[in-house]
Amino acid sequence: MAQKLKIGIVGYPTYGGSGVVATELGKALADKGHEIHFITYSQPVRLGAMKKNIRYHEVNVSDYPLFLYPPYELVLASKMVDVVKYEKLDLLHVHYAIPHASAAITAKQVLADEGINLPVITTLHGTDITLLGKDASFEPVISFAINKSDAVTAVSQSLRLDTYKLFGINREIEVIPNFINIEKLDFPNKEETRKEYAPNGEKILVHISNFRPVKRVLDVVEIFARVRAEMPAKLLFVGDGPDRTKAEALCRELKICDDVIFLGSVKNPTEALSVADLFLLPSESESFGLAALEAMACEVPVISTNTGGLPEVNRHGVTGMMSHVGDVEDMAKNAKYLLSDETRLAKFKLKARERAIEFSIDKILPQYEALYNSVLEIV
Ligand code: GMT
Repeated sequence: MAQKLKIGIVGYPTYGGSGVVATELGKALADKGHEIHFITYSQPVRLGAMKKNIRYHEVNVSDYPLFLYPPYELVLASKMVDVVKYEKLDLLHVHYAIPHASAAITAKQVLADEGINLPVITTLHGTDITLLGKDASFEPVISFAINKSDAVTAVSQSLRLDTYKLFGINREIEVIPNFINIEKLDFPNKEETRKEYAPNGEKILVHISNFRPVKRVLDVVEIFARVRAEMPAKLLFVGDGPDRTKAEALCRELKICDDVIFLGSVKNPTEALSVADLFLLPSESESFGLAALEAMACEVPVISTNTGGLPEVNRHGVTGMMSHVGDVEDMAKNAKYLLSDETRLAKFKLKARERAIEFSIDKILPQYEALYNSVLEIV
């Protein structure tokens, strides 16, 4: 029988791909009988009900007048040391390099001094490498943390190559793609929800993101305006963030507000996806595009850019279509091409779902378990 492990998981508990992956991975490992300890500053959004073999350790940084910047990384490292020692963890799996990987390496060094070996597995997610990490103010520490981890994974081949390009890396990085829990996707009240958003049978386009500039939400509005000019359609925006105000202003300027619904942050985007005909993801950069995979799992074809890891997920002409970053004309043309022919759209929907199944959790989870076993030298 496979050995059950005690695993510490560290990630961002908020909305966002890396936090979703860390949380869903922990839940799936717990379902397989491993004991999971989440170490984060608040309870992960997707954690849901607590389970017998899931524990959550909160990292609290106390306020002190001397601190202009609260030292979260030090408190996190100390918490890691404490949890590893007293819960007798076998390993730590940290998601997102900044500051989780560097805090884990500090914890590893503290524990080594006490004769405790702490294997650290680091998973790179994207913005930690392609946006923040390459900043000179982070680079040396991130390179060090990656080189000192016992194993490193990247969520796509594209991110793996970017990491080698941008950092001084002298070790192997394994690609373990993101995954989806296909079984857990259910679509309650689909017809009712569809009627609520598109009462006259309009096509529904959806965008989900954190509205950071890298997501190019203004391009989403521009694409939608071109589609809507030619057919009845509604756009659902799910999420919130810095560029939401600009997106709202552009909708007003283009006089399309009646057909654009800003839903804000929702815990589970499946409901919006379950009624969607197309998913729009015109990102500037995207190491994987978990939101696109979630859409595909809900049978929604994806109109995206061809940047980063997106071509590893979205298949042009099969599960959706891809264009160069910023080419809103082409993305609008592609959207209209899919939406204007029911038979074609149905074929793309089917293929999107089939492709998503290739990333189902039961295919990806064993890859993480094998990595844990190899680091722990369990045969
Ligand atoms: O996209 C973001 O801004 C959030 C970011 C995160 O850390 O949560 O997402 C990154 O990690 C996801 C999970 O691995 C990937 O699916 C996203 O493509 C990646 N985002 C970028 O590379 C911009």
